Amino acid sequence: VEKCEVAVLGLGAMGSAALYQLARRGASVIGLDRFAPPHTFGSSHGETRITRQAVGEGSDYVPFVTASHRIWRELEAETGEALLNACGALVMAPGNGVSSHHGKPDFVGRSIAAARAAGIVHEVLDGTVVARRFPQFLNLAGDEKAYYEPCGGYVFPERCVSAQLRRARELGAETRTGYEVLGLRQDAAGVHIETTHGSIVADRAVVTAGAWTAPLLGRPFDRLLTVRRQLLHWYALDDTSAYGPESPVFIWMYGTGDTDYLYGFPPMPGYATIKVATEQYDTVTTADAVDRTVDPRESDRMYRLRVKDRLAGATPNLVQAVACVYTVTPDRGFIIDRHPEMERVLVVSACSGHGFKHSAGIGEAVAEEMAGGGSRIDLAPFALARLH
Ligand code: PYC
Repeated sequence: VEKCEVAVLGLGAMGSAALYQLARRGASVIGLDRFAPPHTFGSSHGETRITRQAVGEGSDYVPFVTASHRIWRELEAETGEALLNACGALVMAPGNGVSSHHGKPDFVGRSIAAARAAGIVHEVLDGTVVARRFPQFLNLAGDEKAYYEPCGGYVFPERCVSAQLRRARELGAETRTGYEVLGLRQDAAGVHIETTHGSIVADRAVVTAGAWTAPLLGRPFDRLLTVRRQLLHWYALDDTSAYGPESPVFIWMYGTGDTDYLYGFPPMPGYATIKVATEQYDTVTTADAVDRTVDPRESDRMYRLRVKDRLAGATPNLVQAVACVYTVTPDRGFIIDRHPEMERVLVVSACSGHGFKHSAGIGEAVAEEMAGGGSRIDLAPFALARLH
């Protein structure tokens, strides 16, 4: 039986960040994953992820993303790797305010309010100005309302996961890949973790298992969490001239429904390809049953219904398509809380499709919480009890 102070179960966005921050603080820590992260089976892949500091999902999240940007810049300095590209972020909706995103009405207004409250540099633009400054967005009505954050942009998720795991190992953390966790229980000796490769006893454990959280922990998570298959598409551009050096990532709500929108990323320097996606909440799957292949007809439909006539130069020629999963709570928020029956177990999962930007900061909060002093960032808004 192996022993450690803290075991981290799942080494994606949240787990790799937690492992790194625990190792930085000198904890004896073992991280486990059923695959070999960074991998493409969960929610921490796809080349790029949006980051924006004025979080329309709620001001409670702002301290996490602020910390994440600081940590990614520190990691870049330590590793020499580019992790965060602050190319700017644009969030745009119809001018009448009747739209919603991630379950929140008037997401643009909420983003502006969050920016004002936290002193985040931003601009409020209308569709006419957006069309002039960012000619890649076609057929705007002119009365759109947009939030523009020059220091938003995107992160490279696989690189962030790798860099944190590498630094964690350099700082003394152990990682066990190809280990499936079969179960865990707590008694006076600690948390007993049964894996396909033997047992580990940890003083405390962090469950960062994403879509595998409910199968691992059962009640109440199996009642609360739903897993949703999502698709990412990369289309060829036949003309990149509209995508200047200031091209932002974007969340473009063009209709009133929560999924009447597309989000995307500027072409990578030197590539004539654009990555775009939307979201779906109509069908439910599981981490093990999800179809990770993408039928070309799904990408054709995405192009016809959402991309065509909206993005300059975008052609239906598909370069790549990838599936990932969201693990979603009923209110589309996060869960960061002690397990209701195992107080030595911190559950940090279900980030409902907007977690990556917060992950490095959450890792820091987890390490502080595990050290016993409590996190500097208030975790109360992410408590399980709100969902009962
Ligand atoms: O967190 O910005 C975000 C995002 C957009 C689409 C999915 N997540």
